[in-house]
Amino acid sequence: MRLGFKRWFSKIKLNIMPISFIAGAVINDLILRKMTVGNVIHWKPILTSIAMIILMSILVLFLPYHRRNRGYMGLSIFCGILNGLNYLYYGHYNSFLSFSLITQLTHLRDVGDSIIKSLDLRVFIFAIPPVILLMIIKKLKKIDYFIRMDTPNRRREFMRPLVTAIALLSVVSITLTSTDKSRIVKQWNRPYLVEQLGIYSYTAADFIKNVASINVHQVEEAEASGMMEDLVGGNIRSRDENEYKGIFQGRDVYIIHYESAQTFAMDLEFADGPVTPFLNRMASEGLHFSNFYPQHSVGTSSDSEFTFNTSLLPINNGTVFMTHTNREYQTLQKLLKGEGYYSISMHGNNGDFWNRNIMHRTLGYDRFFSKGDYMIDEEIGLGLSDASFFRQSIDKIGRLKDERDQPIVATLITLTNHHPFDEVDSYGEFNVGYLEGTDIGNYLKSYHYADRALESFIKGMDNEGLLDNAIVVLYGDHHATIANGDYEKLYNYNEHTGSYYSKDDPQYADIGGAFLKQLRRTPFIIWSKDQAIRKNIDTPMGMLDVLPTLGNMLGVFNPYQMGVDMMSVDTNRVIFANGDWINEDFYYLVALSELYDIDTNEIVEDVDVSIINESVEKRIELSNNIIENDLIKLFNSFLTKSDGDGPM
Ligand code: GP9
Ligand code: MN
Repeated sequence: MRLGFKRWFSKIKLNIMPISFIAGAVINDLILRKMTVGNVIHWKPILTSIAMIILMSILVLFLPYHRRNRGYMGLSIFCGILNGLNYLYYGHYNSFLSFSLITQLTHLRDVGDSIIKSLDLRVFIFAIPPVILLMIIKKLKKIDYFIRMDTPNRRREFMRPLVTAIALLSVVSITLTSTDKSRIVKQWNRPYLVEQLGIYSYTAADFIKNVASINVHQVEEAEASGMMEDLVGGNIRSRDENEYKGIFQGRDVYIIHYESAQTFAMDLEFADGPVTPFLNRMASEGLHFSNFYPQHSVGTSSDSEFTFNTSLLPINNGTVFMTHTNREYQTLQKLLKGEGYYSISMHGNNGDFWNRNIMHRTLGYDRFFSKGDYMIDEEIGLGLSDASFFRQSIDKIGRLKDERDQPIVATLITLTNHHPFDEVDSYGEFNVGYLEGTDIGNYLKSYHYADRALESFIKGMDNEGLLDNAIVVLYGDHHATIANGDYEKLYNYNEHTGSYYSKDDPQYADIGGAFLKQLRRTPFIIWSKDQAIRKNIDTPMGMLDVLPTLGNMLGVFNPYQMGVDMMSVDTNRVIFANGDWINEDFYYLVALSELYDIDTNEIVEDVDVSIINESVEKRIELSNNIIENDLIKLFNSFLTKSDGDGPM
């Protein structure tokens, strides 16, 4: 027994470097999971991480003995950076990095500035293992450890770690459920994979999928046509003749893609008045969906544009605007063009941002006015200020209306109200009381600025007579990445006592689960000057439902839509690209497999939602399939063929 311990101890002594490297990298994975998905002491991710790091450490054995310290150092730094970047990325996007994002590097450079300005200093925690490793090397050098060590047996030094790693991975793989396996292959639920398998296995699987291009499952023609027949058939059958059909047919349509606008702020009022007085007025004069959720994935703005226009979910493993521009989509723009409309998009930023130059053509816009078409006479945040953008856009729209004898559909994408909301001096006076100087206070100031810019647009358009036969459709594109601590300041801070409410205080709001999801709602409003529909609808609605709802009012129908016409339903379930969903009663958070009661925000254990989860997965897969395998094009070609084959 004693002898065994001695031998074991001498083995450790022989392998101080690989053991220290492995321990540091595994601890980094633990910390990352703790600070993101929240699970730490879970044997599965710990074992897989150890196995992956052992496999990685084998690389060092290919180096000559005297270079190996550098090898371990290099790998340790690599692991620190990998964890750190994933931590920052998660803080921004609630997901983990993927090699599929490489195509978006140019975009990351632009938002990088915003990430750096709001740099979370806790990221430096991931630098601790490499620093400790460096100290260990120095210490060992001092005691001549590396000189005293024998040159190891070549065969054994490769075999031992390899066998250990394979054994560990085998243990884990035996316990994988079929859901786990399918999620590893599909990889659209990245937080779930990191939670279950740790960051290293996730990164390896993601690398194999995206770089070694083991590609998405290709559907057979017969399977594809069956899926599309079901979708189209279902849509045609459930198409309801409601009283709103064609109500806005032939009117000009001005769509405002309203950057980072969240619904919660519409209820806030400070000494200077409400944060969004004009938006509130539009909501009360028009059709307001107060329970509206954007359904974007990591492609934020661009995903919302995509879903708005197509009624498909964005892909969850990359960004449609970057990688799936050459597919055929049915879109609001194309449908309206079929009705004689001229279709334009307008944005004060660089046209390459989110690859809009290309993708707006795919979506069917006739013309895209971007940065080069505007005088950059006032800049705030990411670029041209909303006030100037709107002012110049009114001129452009006015000119187009004079030139063309046809209805117009225009999408105006705003820019100023974008993270990090730190150009406070440019937003104008708006006192946010005790929130002065906080990030959320700055967001509210910026939002108030955007509200005044919106007012100037609507009034300017009206002065030009451009709203007399028009509707304005406004959607908040996504939430503003406000940190939970800032919501705490808003909801749980008592300015009179100068302290936070405790958990058992009746005023206390738990910032998490369903409440956090609801805080991230954004406005969706259909407004017209004649106030043709004044109504508030609080049934849960998602971006997917916009085209079916708005399309019906404009007299167009997309047979490939995945949403529902909100004017024909009393209940609804909104699904998200990562597998989360929300309805009137519950919110399901797929990364942690938690079901929340909407009213109490408490986790519910005794309700079985597996059937709903299966159906949600199927919907997501169908949407992904349509995009990845270009099924609309395929289905259209079947239709053309069968038309040709049919009896004349
Ligand atoms: C930039 C803008 C911002 O042109 O649309 O994109 P986002 O960072 O919000 O996805
Ligand atoms: Mn945006």
